[in-house]
Amino acid sequence: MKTIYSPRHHGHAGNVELVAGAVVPAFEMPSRAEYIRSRVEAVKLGPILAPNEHDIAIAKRVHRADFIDFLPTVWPLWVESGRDGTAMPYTWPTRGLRGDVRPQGIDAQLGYYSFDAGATFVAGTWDAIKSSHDVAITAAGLVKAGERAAFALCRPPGHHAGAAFAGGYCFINNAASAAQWFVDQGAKRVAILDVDYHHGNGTQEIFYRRGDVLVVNLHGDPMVEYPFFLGHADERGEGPGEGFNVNYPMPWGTTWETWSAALEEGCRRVADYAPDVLVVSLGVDTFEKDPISKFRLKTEDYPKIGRRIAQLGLPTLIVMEGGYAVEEIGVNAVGVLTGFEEG
Ligand code: OKP
Ligand code: ZN
Repeated sequence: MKTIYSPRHHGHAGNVELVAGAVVPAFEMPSRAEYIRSRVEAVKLGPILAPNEHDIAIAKRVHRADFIDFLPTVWPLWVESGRDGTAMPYTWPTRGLRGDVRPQGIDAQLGYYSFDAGATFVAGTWDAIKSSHDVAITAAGLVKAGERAAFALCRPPGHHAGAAFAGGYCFINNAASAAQWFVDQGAKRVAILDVDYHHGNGTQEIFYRRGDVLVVNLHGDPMVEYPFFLGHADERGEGPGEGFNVNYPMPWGTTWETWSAALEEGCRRVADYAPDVLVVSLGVDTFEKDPISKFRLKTEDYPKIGRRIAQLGLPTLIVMEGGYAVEEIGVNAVGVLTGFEEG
């Protein structure tokens, strides 16, 4: 399997986030992608290739154009207003406030275009966002050209980003944009299987009213887990999308036994849908030692995930999302990929 990777992710570095009322270094850090890259090399998974540049207009097929146009302006506006450090929002248009008017100034607009304080900007963030999207679309091109599978080593991740908002370390929804790219290239049906620990709220929102993209999510129950405000089992899609969104929320402490049963059901839903292509949002924050998550999958479980997904027999684009046990992220993520190649 080929891996698409760009060193431009390195510019998105040194960010901070809020945890339990304190400012700490962001868990989503550059070493994540580097541990994965070195593991891809160590197991000789296949060539590691640079992405091609792709027009950002591709992302505007799933995101609102004004949101995408805002992203490269954040850091320049932040600096222009006399700040340094990490750019992040602190106020949001929740219930009872006006979410339909875009106010002026960087603080107001950061809030207008996000749902939490977790998608933060430094000087190199826009370049990393753009490169991450290029990685996803380039890898999608390999699958379209006939490869059985390709690995998009995206950083930053994307599945929390909605049509017009960033959040949860995510800015552009790489998996959603790639899925739409397949549709635009002629795919009649695309399935997205999101196995990250956190619900892919952005992906769900983007395709909620569509029947041509099936979205299946396995994740921590939003009653107790981030992103809290989406991801329940009764969210099944709307209008033409009715029945084409499937959520498997699971409790804290979930182990392979329960998780793999949900994977089995999710894979059957994908198989019944008979898509032309599968996009996997791959997070390995389901790992027992993940510092921000509460499932208990073990390193030995990850190849089994890959094998089960491979059994679907579909052209498959695997897009990197989360995973914060940095030292083990390479072994776990690449475990899925080697398992896929055996499957
Ligand atoms: C991104 B992905 C407070 C905790 C917020 C946000 C988690 C985002 C996960 N700082 N955590 O789904 O792995
Ligand atoms: Zn996650």
